Amino acid sequence: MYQNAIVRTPSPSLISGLTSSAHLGKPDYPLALEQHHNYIKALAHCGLEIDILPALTDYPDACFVEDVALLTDKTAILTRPGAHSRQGEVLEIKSSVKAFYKERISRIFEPATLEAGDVLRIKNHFYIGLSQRTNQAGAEQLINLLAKDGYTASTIALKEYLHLKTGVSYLDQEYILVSGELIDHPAFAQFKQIKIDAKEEYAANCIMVNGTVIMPQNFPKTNKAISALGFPIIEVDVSEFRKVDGGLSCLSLRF
Ligand code: CIR
Repeated sequence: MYQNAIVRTPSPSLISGLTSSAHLGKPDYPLALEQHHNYIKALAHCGLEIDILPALTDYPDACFVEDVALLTDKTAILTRPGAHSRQGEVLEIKSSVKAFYKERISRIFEPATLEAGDVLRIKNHFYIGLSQRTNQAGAEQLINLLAKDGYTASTIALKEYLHLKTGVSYLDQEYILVSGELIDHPAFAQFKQIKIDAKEEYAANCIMVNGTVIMPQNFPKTNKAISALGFPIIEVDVSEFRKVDGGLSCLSLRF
């Protein structure tokens, strides 16, 4: 069970966030704030206490807190983002993480890069995407740190996705959501795959919070597939974050 979440209020500079999407337009900031508020409400509904950090004008992508730390039940690992403009976000989250983890904090060092959007936990195993943002050295440092706590980890080379979790989420009872290049990937052969329709690719990024699936709004086929498994669902609209490549999971750290 998760007890806590850390989120960061989006800044007006969100409109200058990194993006690969040419056709979705720029985020509407007031709408992004409203959507963020509803996202927090959904987490609270699932029983989490939320630590809401202030907006950071200097870091347009700072509301995507999931990328800058990996929090487990034993330890916290501060990452080293592959996106240069995001590296300063790590220092900004440190005190919040420290308040929970005290001295149980380690970090990823140069020349390694790692964004935790590339890290998917399934039980006591961590899958690490090798991407434009996470390099082999980052994966190796993380594997060593996790091993100290008794966790196992392995890598998956990505061809297209920004992060591993752009295209895969773990629900429960061995079910995973997979899309695009991760459909039928051998790394996930032992799981029951819910294959996301190509038109609903964005919905492959969901979070399971204490038995409830929080998923993006307006993806009816995916909603139906998850509902059919019997999992309760809360939909949240995160359209403004999608415009800057943000998945739903990356808006919070859950632990
Ligand atoms: C970035 O490109 O870094 C941000 N605009 C979006 C990061 C989204 N992170 C995630 O989905 N894990």
